[in-house]
Amino acid sequence: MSRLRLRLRNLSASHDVKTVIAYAFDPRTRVLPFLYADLRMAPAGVRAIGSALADAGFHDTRIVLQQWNPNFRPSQMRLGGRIPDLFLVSSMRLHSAQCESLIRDACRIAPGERPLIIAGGPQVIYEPWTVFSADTGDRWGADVAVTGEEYVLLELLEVLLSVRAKNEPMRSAFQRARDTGALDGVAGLVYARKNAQDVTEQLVDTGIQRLLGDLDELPQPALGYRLLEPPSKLPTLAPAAIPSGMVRRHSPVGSLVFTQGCRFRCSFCPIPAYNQRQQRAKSGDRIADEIEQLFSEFDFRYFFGTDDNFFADKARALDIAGTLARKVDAGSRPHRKIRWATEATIHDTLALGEHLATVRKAGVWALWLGVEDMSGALVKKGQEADQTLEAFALLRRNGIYPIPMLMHHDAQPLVSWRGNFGLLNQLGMLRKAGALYTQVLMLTPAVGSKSYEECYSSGLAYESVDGVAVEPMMATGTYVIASQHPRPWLRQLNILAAYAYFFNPLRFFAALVFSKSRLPQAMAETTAPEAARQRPLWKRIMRRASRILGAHLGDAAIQAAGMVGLAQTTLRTIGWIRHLLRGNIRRYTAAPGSRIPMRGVDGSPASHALPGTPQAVRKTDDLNRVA
Ligand code: B12
Repeated sequence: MSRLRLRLRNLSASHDVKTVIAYAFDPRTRVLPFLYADLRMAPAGVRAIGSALADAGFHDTRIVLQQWNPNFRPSQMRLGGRIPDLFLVSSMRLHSAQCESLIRDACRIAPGERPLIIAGGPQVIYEPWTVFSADTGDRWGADVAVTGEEYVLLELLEVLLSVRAKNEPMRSAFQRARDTGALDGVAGLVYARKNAQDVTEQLVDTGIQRLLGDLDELPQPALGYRLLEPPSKLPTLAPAAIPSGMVRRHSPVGSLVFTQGCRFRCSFCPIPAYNQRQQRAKSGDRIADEIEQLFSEFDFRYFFGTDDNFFADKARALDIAGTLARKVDAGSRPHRKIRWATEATIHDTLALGEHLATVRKAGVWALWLGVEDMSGALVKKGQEADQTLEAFALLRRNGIYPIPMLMHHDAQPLVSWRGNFGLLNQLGMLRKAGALYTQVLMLTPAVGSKSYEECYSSGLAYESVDGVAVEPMMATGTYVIASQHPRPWLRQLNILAAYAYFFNPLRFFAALVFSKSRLPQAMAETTAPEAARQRPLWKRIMRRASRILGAHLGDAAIQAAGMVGLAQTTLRTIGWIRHLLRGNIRRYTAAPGSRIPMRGVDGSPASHALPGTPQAVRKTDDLNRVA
């Protein structure tokens, strides 16, 4: 990766390439429990791609977040007075309607001026065919889908710049590289082969991406945070990106990659397969350095680690926590001031029990915990009731807020009269144990997971209900879109009931008196002792009082926010309850794959194709070309 970055920097010096990266966001997905984080945290994926481009010498790059720029139209974008050379789109599957409309709009630009359209991100990594039109009468589509990370994109750009003539449009360089087979050695691409009438006949898949093993080789995140488009209602781009001093105002939380991968193999989760069963991490020194840069330049105080399970590799987690904690002891201002949250499993939290004080000192303030179902009926990964409660107590004792993530499924009742099987029983226990916030999601098929295809072939997944098609934007985990339950509307009500049980006026008032957010460390001073002593006494008293008050009121504030979120979620999902009540459920019989035939570069089955995808045949002109 380091060598590739260097080679590209040399190459890009003689090319003037302007790039726009758009993050697709469908506002209909705004439901609990992701309200706030969905708008107020600039996503790490596009920021990382922006960092990689800037690092490679493509400084004229802008990152447009559709959640901040809902009317942005690629057909009207101009950078430095002209249409950019590259238009990149990043999307999660649930934002695919917006992803499609961004690509369609970019395709409205006259072919001679059209930028090269590259799609990537979680939607494309698993289902690359979704960014190509399967309808011969309706032509739109990306030029190429990247089914991987920064490394794949940079490899692609290296090939393109190597064949590009001076000032040649990037799209024409791409077409030549594609037609001469120059892209076939870049693992992690899917591109279209078209006929003379410009209709896509087949998709060529160059294989599974090569994963970057050492995350320290990634470019610095600060580069990407300098490229964010200021929020606006306009379809066009602003003359300049958000100034560094204003970034935190729009994105109070900075998302950072610390580690990737998980050692558990839950059948409903795509993480192990995505990471090719590897666990990857940055070193403690590298993370300390990133935090220092982001604090100094953007004044970020809160971070979210995009980890799948931060504690999965004990040695690496301790390297990171230990390094950051030592910085705190040494009086480093950035490291004393910052707070961060991330995800972990109960089992690994308990395994790290004796080190949680160091983890807290490193700045960890809250942990999202994969509790799923404490009865163990859904999955067993050491998260049964006793272990969960023990982990909660340990975390709170060490000043870390535990936040449970639960999964509701067909076999789970809302309430059980005995034991801890019921959803509300579990929520009650978790709240008592000190949960300030919670996440309750309905079990939904996750593409890339072991159980994905079976969810469709077994008829669990709905295609339509009451004549209304199940759209990708409903895959938030808040809609019942896969169930064998005879009364699925009850499942949908259960989700709302769970949130109403957790966030309600009674708890709000109780939280004002018996606050669960009042942990000793929540009130601790973040300024180094010597600097704090220099302050006048009245300032020290005021500061202490505001810290105590803030820590005390946190619980009630979260209750209030939860109630507002619940109202919004109810309004969004109530129509779906009506459809579920009416019934007439049509179920899938197979997972929806590509309708366009796919193949590998040598004519073998495409690596990303789902079973049932038509197999494309490698044509003689392709064979001649390679010869
Ligand atoms: C943090 C996170 C969130 C945050 C996002 C906040 C934010 N604004 O950033 C919150 C908590 C809000 C969230 C919510 C949800 N999330 Co989420 N989330 C994650 C998580 C843990 C990390 C994402 C991240 O930042 N990763 C780090 C970056 C660097 O990686 P990345 O985004 O994948 O980007 C890399 C590549 O994809 C690629 N890439 C990305 N974009 C592009 C573009 C181009 C052009 C190219 C070439 C490459 C490229 O390069 C990037 C750099 O390596 C991932 C799991 C994971 N470990 O990735 C799930 C994940 C993204 N979430 C997922 C889902 C499903 C959801 C929810 C629907 C909840 C649910 N049911 O699980 C909601 C949706 C909310 C909404 N309305 O958008 C899925 C998406 C699946 C899919 N196929 O689309 C993931 C992948 C988890 C999973 N494996 O199932 N999530």
